[in-house]
Amino acid sequence: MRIFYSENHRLHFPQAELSGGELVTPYERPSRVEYVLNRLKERGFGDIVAPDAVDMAPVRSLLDPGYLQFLETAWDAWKAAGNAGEIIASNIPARGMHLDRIPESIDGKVGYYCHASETAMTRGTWGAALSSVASAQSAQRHVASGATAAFALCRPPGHHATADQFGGYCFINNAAVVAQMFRDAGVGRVAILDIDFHHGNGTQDLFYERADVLFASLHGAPQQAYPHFIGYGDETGRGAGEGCNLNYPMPPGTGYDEWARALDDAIAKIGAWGAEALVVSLGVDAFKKDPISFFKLESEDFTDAGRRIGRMKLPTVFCMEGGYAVEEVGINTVNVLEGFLDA
Ligand code: Q9C
Ligand code: ZN
Repeated sequence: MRIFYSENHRLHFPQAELSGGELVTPYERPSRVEYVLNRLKERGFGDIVAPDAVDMAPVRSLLDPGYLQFLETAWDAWKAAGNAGEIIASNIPARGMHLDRIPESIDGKVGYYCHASETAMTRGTWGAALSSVASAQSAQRHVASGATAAFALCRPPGHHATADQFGGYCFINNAAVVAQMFRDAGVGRVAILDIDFHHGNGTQDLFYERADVLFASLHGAPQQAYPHFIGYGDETGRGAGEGCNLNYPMPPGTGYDEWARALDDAIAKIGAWGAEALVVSLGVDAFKKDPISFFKLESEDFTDAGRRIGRMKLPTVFCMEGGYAVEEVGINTVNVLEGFLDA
């Protein structure tokens, strides 16, 4: 399996994440990628290449132009306004406020285009986000030209980013761009399977009213887990997209038996729906030792999950999402890929 990876992910490394009222080193850090790369090499995945240049056309077709303009210019505007630190949202439009009037000041814009203030932006964030989506795009082209599968080692991750909001460590929704590119290449029905511990709110939102892209997500229930306000089981899609959104929220302590039942159900429904290509939002934060999550998967469970996904026999693009138990992020991620190849 070919791996696409760009060193430019290192451009994004904020000093701080607002967590529990403290500024801590972000959980989503560059070393995550190093652990995955090392494990890939250890396990004989030698076909690791840099992506081609980003193609902005599919990105622009899916995302809000004002949001992209914001991401590109935010750092300069933030500095021009005299701010000494990194970009952190401190005012996000809440109940009763205007959601449709875009402020002119950079402080206002940051809040407007953000949904969660744990995620900081720096000078290099835009460049890193572009390199991340470039890896996803190259993986998609590789599979669209006949490869069975490819792995985009994306960083920063993408599945929390909507058409016009960053947050949850995400800026551009890589998996969504891949799905859109499959559609643009003539694939009729594309499924996105999101096994990251967190609900893929951005991906859900981007395709919620569409019948051509099915989204299925296994995640910590919103009653207990970020993103807190979305990800319930009764969110099934709207309009033409009714029935094309499948959420599997699960409670604290969920182990592999229950999780795998949800996975099997999602896989069966994706098959019955007639998916012709698959995008996997591959987060490994369902792992028992993940510092910010509450499922109980063991490392070998990821191999089994990969095997179940592989049995779908669909052209598959894996996009890296979360996973913060850094020492095991490589093992768990590569276990999914090995299980998939073993199927
Ligand atoms: N005190 C992904 O896995 N909440 N994003 C962090 C830490 C945000 C996770 C709370 C979690 C975002 C791609
Ligand atoms: Zn996650």
